[in-house]
Amino acid sequence: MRVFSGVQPTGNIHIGNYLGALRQFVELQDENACVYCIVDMHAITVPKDAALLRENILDVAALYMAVGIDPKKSVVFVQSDVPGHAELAWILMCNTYTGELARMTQFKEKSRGNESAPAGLFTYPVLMAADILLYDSDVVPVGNDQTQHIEICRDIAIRVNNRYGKVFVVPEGRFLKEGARIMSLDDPVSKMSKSAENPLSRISLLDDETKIRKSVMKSTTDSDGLIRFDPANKPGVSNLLNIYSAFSGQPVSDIEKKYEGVGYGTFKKELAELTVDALAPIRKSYEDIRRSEELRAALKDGAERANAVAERTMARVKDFFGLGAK
Ligand code: ATP
Ligand code: LTN
Repeated sequence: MRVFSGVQPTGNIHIGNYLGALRQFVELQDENACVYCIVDMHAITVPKDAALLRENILDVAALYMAVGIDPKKSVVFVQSDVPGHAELAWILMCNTYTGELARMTQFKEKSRGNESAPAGLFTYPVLMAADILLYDSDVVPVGNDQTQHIEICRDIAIRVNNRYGKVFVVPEGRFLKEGARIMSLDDPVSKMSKSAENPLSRISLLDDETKIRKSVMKSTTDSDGLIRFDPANKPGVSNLLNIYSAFSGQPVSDIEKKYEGVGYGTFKKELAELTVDALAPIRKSYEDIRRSEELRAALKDGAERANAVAERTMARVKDFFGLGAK
């Protein structure tokens, strides 16, 4: 299978991103042809400081590798290094309805009817569809929050195929199990997010031990004192159980049993230590890779390999559409 996914270089890669996305990326790379992209052009739908964006791109690339993505097995590259993404996005935009883009919940949430919302925020899903279709991807591993984006990508691919012939492979999303979504630590009814204002709402992969402990200890729970998985009534505790389960590999029911009659304080303390231990090797490896010369070399090599595929796809697409003089 051809696998494609992307992560924005917005810094603060957190355990939600890791458990929801990066860990799957690593698992998939042994059996499949994987392409992993750092989507810097998506990042500028919101204005960014240039120097910081560059740093964030390299940070994310180093993190990819630190969690176990092997740039020799997988193609790892930066979106803007492959011009085909923007080129294909335009062609797809001509086959996308403004109505369907206006219905995207992410756009509605981020623009809130604001007349000066950037057009790039509106066409964000089309660039994402281009990312996926450019590599004839079969499977796209993402968190459940991306369902609508995968759906519109499929709709656009099917529409183009109906109009022009067998232009695109229609991809499938590979979603997380429900419940595997990691929620914010201070507000457990919304998802853990890179962009949330409160840094204690998330555990970033590069947080030091003090910060990890503080985030866990200060996390919002409830007052009934029972360590029980019940996302509707006990979202905070259920979220912590999920994180515990993900890092320990133990089923939630075993953890509930283990902590029966034990207070939140002890449970949180042990979860904090578990998280510290899980993230320590990632941080160590990140620091080595981030400083190394090989990082840029790996991205350059990734861009060349990605470009080779992208150019082939673009030639095919242009033929179907009758674009260019040839
Ligand atoms: P933001 O919330 O600031 O928009 P983000 O934290 O969702 O950003 P993305 O770059 O949009 O980060 O997501 C990268 C990948 O991580 C995606 O596949 C996304 O679905 C997944 N992901 C993001 N947040 C979570 C979460 N809380 N739990 C599980 N997976 C998540
Ligand atoms: N929108 C995605 C990031 C993203 C992506 C992609 C994911 C951009 N292009 C292509 C999978 C495939 C997000 O915010 N997580």
